[in-house]
Amino acid sequence: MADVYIGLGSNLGDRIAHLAAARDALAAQAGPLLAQSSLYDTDPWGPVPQDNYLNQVVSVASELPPRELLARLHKIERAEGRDRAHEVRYGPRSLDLDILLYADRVVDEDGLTIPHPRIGERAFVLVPLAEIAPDIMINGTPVTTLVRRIDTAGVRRYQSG
Ligand code: A4P
Ligand code: MG
Repeated sequence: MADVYIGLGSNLGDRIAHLAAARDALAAQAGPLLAQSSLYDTDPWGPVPQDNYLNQVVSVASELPPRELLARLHKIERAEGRDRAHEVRYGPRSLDLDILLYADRVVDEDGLTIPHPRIGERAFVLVPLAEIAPDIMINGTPVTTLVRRIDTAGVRRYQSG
């Protein structure tokens, strides 16, 4: 059993519904949810102009090995309408699920890197992760230190209604 942190993101279609469906599917297919952050409305990061994202981080207690977990995440993304064959790298997507941390495991394989290689430069991951796991370390650095180093102005707690 491993504590796994998963980043959720959506900026196409009904963002709230995609994230809700993803949480339900994760609980059913990856392992029980241990914690979930607030939802955050975030300015788009990266080279592609696109709409704001809703982002969230959850932790699950999973029995699945990392590769098997990644395959389940891709299946859940597809169920929410994601079509990797017709999309732009870093571009809009109905659902993105990234394995951020898998207990204290380090994985560096073709197609799977854990901790996720771009955590440290992404406020939309660091802020929700620090909300649910303020003591966690990423490659030896506390998440709170990483949050202090970056600009978090584009990450706002989402107020529904
Ligand atoms: N892969 C390798 N390691 C992992 C891992 N730890 N977890 C591989 C998940 N996947 C991993 O995935 C491409 C491949 O990465 C997968 O097939 C898997 O084998 P992807 O989700 O299509 O990744 P990507 O888009 O090419 O890269 P990356 O770094 O995941 O980018 P993003 O973040 O997914 O880009 N702005 C805001 N505010 N919020 C966002 O959520 N997301 C993106 C999309 C751009 N801008 C954003 C956001
Ligand atoms: Mg991704």
